[in-house]
Amino acid sequence: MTDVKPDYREITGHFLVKGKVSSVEPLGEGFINDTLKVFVEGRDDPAYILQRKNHVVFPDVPAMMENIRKVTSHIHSRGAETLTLISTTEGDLWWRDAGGNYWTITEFNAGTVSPSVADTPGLAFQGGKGLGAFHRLMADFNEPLAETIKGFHNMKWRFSQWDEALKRDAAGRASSLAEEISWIESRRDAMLAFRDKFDTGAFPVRVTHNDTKISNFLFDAASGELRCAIDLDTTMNGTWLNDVGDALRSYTNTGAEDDRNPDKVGMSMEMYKAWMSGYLSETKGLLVPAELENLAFSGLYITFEQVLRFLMDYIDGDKYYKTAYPEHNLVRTRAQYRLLCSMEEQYSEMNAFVTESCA
Ligand code: GN1
Ligand code: MG
Repeated sequence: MTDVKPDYREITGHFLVKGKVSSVEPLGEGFINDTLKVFVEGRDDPAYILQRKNHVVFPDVPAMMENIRKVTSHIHSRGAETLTLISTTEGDLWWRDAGGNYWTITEFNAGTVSPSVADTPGLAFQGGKGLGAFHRLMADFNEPLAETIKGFHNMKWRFSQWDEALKRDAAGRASSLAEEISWIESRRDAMLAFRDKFDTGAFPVRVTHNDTKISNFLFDAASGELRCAIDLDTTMNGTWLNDVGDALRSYTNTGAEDDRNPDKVGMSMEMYKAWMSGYLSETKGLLVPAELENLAFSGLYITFEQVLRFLMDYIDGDKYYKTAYPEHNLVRTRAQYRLLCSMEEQYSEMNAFVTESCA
């Protein structure tokens, strides 16, 4: 990616946007893409969202956009809200600049907000309902989707990356991380066993969102009710449990994902119950027994994966995630590890809640 400031007027000019673009301003704090709000003359709220997709993370942006087109058309055909893609004047869903960057535009969903923390059980319930609704809407979609990031939540693949990262030790940091590395190694077999259930067909192949933290859902600014899931970049085929786990990782954390004070981090059982109740209110009748039995463990699985991914990136010399300061990936690793331990301590209660809710 180039550091030259992009010419937003030129970029938006390649798309079928309505009205005259008045300004373009940065939005949010995604780790992967650059996201901007596009304002047009005569309107106070943004009209569009412009993104520069990270083509290092997503090597095949056109395939990703084709996945998003399929998913959003399906949801629109059910009369529900989702992202609305804007094409270029050439009829493509992306425009590529001379530097090789891919740009995309979607409509701004008017009257929505996307909170970055779930601070009340009511919000967690709505978030659970939001993911549940996305799953329900996609439950009868049977076209295959492209695998746009190889092995995204596949622990076998993550461990093969991990083993190589340790061998390479690109930044010379591994020797000072014996304790953190043991957090990963001591759970290797349990985590691989969970993935094996997917590989051997115990969990059905579903349409999964794959990045279900709270900031990837839009809520109605006036009523606070869930409107829809956004950031469909990682939508692929997989198990719904990955989505549930990633949402639990996000909604139940009493601290920040990158909290410098690990004592603030833990899983709130109250938030867990609220999120899970919202999720089950939409999906109870759709989940097979093996999925229901593993809903609670999915939180441990994805939180573990995140510990592994942050630590692996730190070992690699901070190549994947954007970082705000030199130790950022290590701070994230430790904070997510604390969350994982808290989930492990409360695991039987987490499981019991699902059983009671489905009785
Ligand atoms: C990345 O960029 P963002 O915030 O949508 C990452 C997720 C991680 C998350 C950690 C494609 O998501 O998998 O869980 O950071 N997305 C990708 O907060 O790697
Ligand atoms: Mg994302």
